[in-house]
Amino acid sequence: MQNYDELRECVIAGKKAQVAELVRKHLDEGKTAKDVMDNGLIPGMAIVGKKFQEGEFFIPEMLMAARSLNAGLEVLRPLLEASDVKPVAKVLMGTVKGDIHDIGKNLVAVMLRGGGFEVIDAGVDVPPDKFVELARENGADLIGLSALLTTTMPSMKDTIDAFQSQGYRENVKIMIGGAPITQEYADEIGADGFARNASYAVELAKKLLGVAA
Ligand code: B12
Repeated sequence: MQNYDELRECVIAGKKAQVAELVRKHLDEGKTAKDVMDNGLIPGMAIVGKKFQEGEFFIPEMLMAARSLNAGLEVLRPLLEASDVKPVAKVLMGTVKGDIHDIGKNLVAVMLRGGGFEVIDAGVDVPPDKFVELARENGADLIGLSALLTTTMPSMKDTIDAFQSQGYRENVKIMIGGAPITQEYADEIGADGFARNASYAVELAKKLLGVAA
């Protein structure tokens, strides 16, 4: 049985075209989109993070790897989003102010769409007031905040505080996530929930909104 070694190596080496090609090959061989994502693309990116930490990789290598992962994700996106369920609720997703990491946020958005949610993508480096404005404008039921830097975690609290001070906190549930985030931090800043990956994010969204799993 074919494993994902080559795909992981291509993510690490930032080989965009090969990543897309290998993802297609695995799908043709009968692998599921979720399996390719969970066991091929994401572990490849985790190794990139480790190499960066150890000083073996620098920003350009990280960027190339991120682009190659996105190329793979583009192939998987229609499959992960395929769902015959009518939108159950609206989720506004964004990466908080000061932070431009969007791979995790995009994965969560893809999985939520696959779970039947309508997702409005606020993008990256989103200021607290912008989240409130977009939530009002779009009538979002749930807000998903993503942060990958310890230095931008406080932006999550600022965002929750902005919903509170602008009198809109009661209208929405707020979930948070990202590599440095914990359940303790979610409790500390008054978020309604935390999930450590995209699959759990869908479960959490359903739980918070009382939607049947
Ligand atoms: C790729 C990457 C980049 C790319 C980002 C490209 C992009 N378009 O996103 C680039 C090169 C631009 C980059 C820049 C920087 N980066 Co960077 N980056 C990474 C790297 C290697 C991977 C992140 C990633 O995409 N992981 C894969 C995804 C799938 O995982 P994830 O984001 O955690 O998401 C999952 C869960 O957390 C969860 N989730 C995520 N969001 C949400 C939201 C909700 C609501 C829920 C429920 C769940 C959820 O579900 C997701 C899917 O399962 C990490 C190392 C690592 N291993 O984490 C460093 C890392 C995050 N970066 C780091 C740093 C320091 C930086 C820079 C400051 C570097 C610099 N000196 O300039 C800049 C900051 C720029 C900025 N202002 O944001 C550090 C952060 C250290 C810290 N603790 O604060 C890390 C940890 C690397 C390291 N080991 O030192 N980076």
